[in-house]
Formats: sequence, C-alpha cells, structure tokens
Amino acid sequence: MIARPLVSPPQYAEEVIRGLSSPRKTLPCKLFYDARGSALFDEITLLPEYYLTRTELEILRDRSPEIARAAGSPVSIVELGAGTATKTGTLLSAFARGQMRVKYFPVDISPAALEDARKRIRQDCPPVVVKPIVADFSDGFGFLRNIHERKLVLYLGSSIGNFDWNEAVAMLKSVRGQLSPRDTLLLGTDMVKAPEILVPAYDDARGITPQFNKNILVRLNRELGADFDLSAFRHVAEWSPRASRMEIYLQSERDQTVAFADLNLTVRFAAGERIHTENSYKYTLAMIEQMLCVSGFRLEKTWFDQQKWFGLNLARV
Ligand code: AVJ
Repeated sequence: MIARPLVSPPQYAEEVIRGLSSPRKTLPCKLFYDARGSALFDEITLLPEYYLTRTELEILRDRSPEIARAAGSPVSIVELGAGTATKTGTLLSAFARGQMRVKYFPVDISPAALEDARKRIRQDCPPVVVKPIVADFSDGFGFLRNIHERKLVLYLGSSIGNFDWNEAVAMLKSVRGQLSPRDTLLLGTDMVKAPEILVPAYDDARGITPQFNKNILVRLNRELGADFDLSAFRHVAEWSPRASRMEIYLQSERDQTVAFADLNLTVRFAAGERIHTENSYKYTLAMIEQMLCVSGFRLEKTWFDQQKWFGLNLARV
C-alpha cells in the first residue's frame, strides 16, 4: 500500500464522477490545464501542424494599428484567459506607438501566469500600466464593472471554441451585460477548413497532443487515486462536419476496469469505448455573425490571414 495524503477530493471530483458514470463518458477539458498540461499546451502552440497560434499572431502583427484605431483611446484592454500574455505584447505595442493611452488588465485563474504576464509587458511595453486580475469565469464577469474607462475585451486563441453554441452565447451575453456603449470585443475564431488541415492540428506527428490529452488521466491518477493504465488508452481526434467541430477522445484499447481509490468509484470500459475530453468548434463568418448578434453584439470587422484560416472579430455592443 502506498500512503496517500488525506485531503478532501478536489472541487472537480463531482464532475468526474458524473462524466464517467454517464452512458457516453466525458471529462471536462478544463482539467487539461495543470502545470504539466499548460506546459504541453505551450508546446502544442509551437508545432508545425498547430497553425492556430501562429496564424492569430500573424494577424495581430499585421493589423494591430487598425485594431487600435477601431478600439479608440484612451482604452483599458481586458484580456480574458490571458495566461502569460505572449500574444498581447504586439497589440499593446501598437497602442503605445500610436501615442495612445492604454491600461492592460490580464485576467486568468493562474496567479503564476499573471505574474509572468506582468513582467513580460513591463519588459516589452514599459508605458503600459498592467493590473492583473485573478478570476474564474464561472463566477461571472463582475470584475469588468470595476473598470470605468472605455474597454476593449480580448478573448483570443479561439478558446470560445471549447464551448457548445448555447454555452458560448451565454458567456458572450454575460460579458455583454458588463459593457457600455463605446466598449468593444475582439474575439479570435478558428475557421472551418479541410479536414486534412484540421485533423493533424489535433493529432500531431510528434505525439504532443496525445500526451496533452492523456495528461488528464495522469492527473486523475495523482489527484483522485485512480489507476488508469496510460498504455491502454489511445488518443483520437475526429472532424465532425455536422457539428462543425473537432472532437477529441481517449479510447479504451481493451475491456478494463479503472478504480478511483479516493472516490469509492470503479468505472468499466468496453474495448473501443471512448471518453470525450474536448470539442473545438470551427466557424464560418455567418456563424460568428449569428453568435455575436444573438449575444447582443454587432460584428463590425473581421481580419483574416491570407488563407482565411483564422479570424479576429471586432464587435461593438
Ligand atoms: C486552447 C481551446 C484553443 O481547441 O485548439 C489544442 C486546445 N486542444 N490541442 C484548441 C487544444 C488540443 C485549444 N484551445
């Protein structure tokens, strides 16, 4: 017997029990992002197949002066899920170059990431005042109320794509509810494209994405006392044209049982049975317009890269 620390199970235990007890097994994709998962995601963003980050950054580089003009000055830039703010520097520099007065409020659940963000911006754009906000979006967007200047809200990386349609609309509506007439939203969206491009982006040759996906099992082994055999699960990435999304699964390679020592739970898997771990929605311009419109925004302008693989959408309330 290995002694395990006697701590109460983490917040997310209920969701894990529910997800793995359901006839179609699921796990919430937010569980990817522990320290190792966040490091693996950073590695993903550098993969040749994972065009999203690189392409969005290219648009930001080319279009930052236009974006800055559209947002106006002075402005407070609020970035939802800012992480370490690697992409935002480009935009902030454009504001600074245009002699525009700008404050930057990176919002994230990770205080460590926010500290990195603050240092990075102080290095790269010293005129910009940085005010980090530690917040979890499940508690709403009330923190936006405390920022009184005109706001530009950033939601980059196509993170919106992890939400189903109704969840995305609910999230956008709740952001919208905290904004005033002159405020703007800049939303990053990955566009629908050929499966030959999409699938490798989520199933790379080096196998980093499979590690990222399986890290969820590593985490459940460590934090919930589970005994997942990592070699008995396979990473699967599929394009669903019907749902307009990439679907990510962990597929059981054989009949097996997994026990959760901390939860009084055992889960049976049939050979070939899957755990659905993530959706990543891909959009058409019509979908983006519709999604923003029903959420109380008006799409003003979309900037694309040359191949129209990724979009940066500027919307007004
Ligand atoms: C962080 C949600 C934008 O969906 O492309 C990358 C996460 N999952 N590879 C995405 C992810 C697998 C990523 N987002």
